[in-house]
Amino acid sequence: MSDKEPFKYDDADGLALQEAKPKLKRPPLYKVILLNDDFTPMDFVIEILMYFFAMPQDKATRVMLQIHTQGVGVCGTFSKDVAETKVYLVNEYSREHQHPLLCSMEEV
Ligand code: TYC
Repeated sequence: MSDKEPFKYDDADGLALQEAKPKLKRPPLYKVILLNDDFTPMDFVIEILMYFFAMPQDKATRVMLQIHTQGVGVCGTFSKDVAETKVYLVNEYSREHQHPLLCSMEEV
């Protein structure tokens, strides 16, 4: 029997025992995205990208303009828990400031 063979025979009763195969998968990652709209001020979106996603101002400006012209843009990639928290906090912050900005997430 080779080392890779998944079955071993138990000497005592001849039963075939299957070894547990370790199933280790990396946890999935999620993209946090912002959607364009016609009403949220550009400066507010830049502020969000700097404050919640730690982007320097020049990068935040580029990402905001990309969302503005293409409809959607990625703010970052995170574990599920972190992505969910960021989506919640950004949407709360936007509502508090009466802006319709929408933040969402999707599996990478
Ligand atoms: N389109 C908005 C405007 O012209 C700006 C904007 C950019 C809004 C990105 C949302 O995710 C967004 N004021």
